[in-house]
Amino acid sequence: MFKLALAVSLLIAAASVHGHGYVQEITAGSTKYTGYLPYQDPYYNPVPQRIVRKIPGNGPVTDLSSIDVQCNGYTEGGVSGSAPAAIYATAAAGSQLALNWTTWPDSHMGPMITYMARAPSDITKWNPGTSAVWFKVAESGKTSDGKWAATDLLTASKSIYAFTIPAKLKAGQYLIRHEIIALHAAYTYPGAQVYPSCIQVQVTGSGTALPTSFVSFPGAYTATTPGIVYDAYQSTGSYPIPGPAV
Ligand SMILES: *[C@@H]1O[C@H](CO)[C@@H](O)[C@H](O)[C@H]1NC(C)=O
Ligand SMILES: [Cu+2]
Repeated sequence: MFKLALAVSLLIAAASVHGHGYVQEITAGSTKYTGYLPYQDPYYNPVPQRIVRKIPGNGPVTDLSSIDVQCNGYTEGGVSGSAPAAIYATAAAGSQLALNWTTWPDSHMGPMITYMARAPSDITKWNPGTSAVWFKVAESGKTSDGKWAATDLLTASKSIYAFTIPAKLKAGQYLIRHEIIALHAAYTYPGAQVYPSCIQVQVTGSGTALPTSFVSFPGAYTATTPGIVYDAYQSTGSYPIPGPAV
């Protein structure tokens, strides 16, 4: 009897401390920027200025048709999905950005994907809405020996995910949309858990390149996009990373 009660209470405890995560710090060159901290920032007065758009917490978005899948959803002043942040980072084209995730749960295997969108005007006021403005700049799924970007590789790199801003990218202001898609419940739809966030950056350099094809969020992922429905426990083969080519 006691053993059963103990087992049940442990199960309840395990379910209620179910951890997820978000990007808590961004390093560009030698500058460290604190990310938007959903459990601290709202309680400060004044609220700290961040380069990351507000997120409601450490939980996922599972409705791929929702605007929340863009920047993790935060409605403010009638702006839904991606209320602009006050400031932006500065980074050179061709340089690396290092994104520091909170400790990622071992159970949440999946890919890590990064998009960018060029702001047509002041990034601290711009909201992409449902426009097709996003292009993929980096992706990491499952290695041939079965290691997932999140969890295996992220944990091995002390929760730091790095990607390179395309070297020839035209200078200007961009929104970076970075995400983990956790697949532990993705054997059906809805099931895949998207953990996106959006980082504002000024890209410097003398490049002139811009991509020619773009996707929207919501829009880029649907229930039938390869890699959205995926049985991570049964599938031993390769994993098709959702979305367009890099
Ligand atoms: C990631 O950020 C946390 C919180 O600021 C910090 O304690 C930790 O040292 C950082 N990790 C690395 C590898 O820099
Ligand atoms: Cu979770």
